[in-house]
Amino acid sequence: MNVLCTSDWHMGIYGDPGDALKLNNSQVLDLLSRWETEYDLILFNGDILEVLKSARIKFSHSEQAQKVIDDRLPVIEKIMSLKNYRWIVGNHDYPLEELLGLPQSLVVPLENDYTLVAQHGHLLRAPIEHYSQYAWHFHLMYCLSWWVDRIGMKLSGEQFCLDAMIAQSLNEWRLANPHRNPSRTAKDRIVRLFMSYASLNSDVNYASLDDLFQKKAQQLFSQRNTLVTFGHSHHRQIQYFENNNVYVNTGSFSYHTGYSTPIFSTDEGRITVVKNQ
Ligand SMILES: [Mn+2]
Repeated sequence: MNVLCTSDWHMGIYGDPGDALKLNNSQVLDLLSRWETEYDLILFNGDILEVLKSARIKFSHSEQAQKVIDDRLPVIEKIMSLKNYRWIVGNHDYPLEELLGLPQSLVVPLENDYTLVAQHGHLLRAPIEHYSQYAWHFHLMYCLSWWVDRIGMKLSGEQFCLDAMIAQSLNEWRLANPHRNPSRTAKDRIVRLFMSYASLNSDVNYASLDDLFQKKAQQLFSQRNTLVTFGHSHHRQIQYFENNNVYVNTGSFSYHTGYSTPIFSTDEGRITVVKNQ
């Protein structure tokens, strides 16, 4: 049995700066049709839709969610018609919990005695209030990044995506500083400033998210044969533990990573990463 795990599409209205996916509806439909024939289970682990970004500082997230749903309706209907899928809500699409009745976490029995344990990951980091009661500075940040994306798309093309660029530099920074030593370069200072900002109101510093998720995954392992998966960090991690326990963070699903997705095989107890473009 092969399980495809994906998260963090941040799919907004196609062509809008709030859309990080950069695929139109027919491209996504083609992808989903192919996945349906190739994989036995498809897990959509949160932040599939993006409803926090808007040109306006003050707006209603449910209204924005409805606009995105209207634009992406063929994709949403296709997902909900797949023969074997599970869909979890994240923090950038949380109105879907009510609008589409999506759960916050799942435990799914798989073949070969494996169990899939999945949640988006934001609630491991901060309580729900952090995500449902938005402070003005978060509104401002999402509005600002919408405008940066708008300008970026005009100057350097439709694929421009500030979030993807930030995720990429964070990943490079993590690789270069595995122990997070204080460093003196300007880039490190900017990254550290961003991390501190992203950690506002939260229980956990953004810089230590990978470690936190790995520890939480280990707590969720039952006796053996457990696949634990989170998203949210936009940083792919694949780790094997004893007793056939596996942790995978799905990472970004974006143009910049070739729309790659981790596939878990219950026959081999291993993950392979497949590029979709
Ligand atoms: Mn998230």
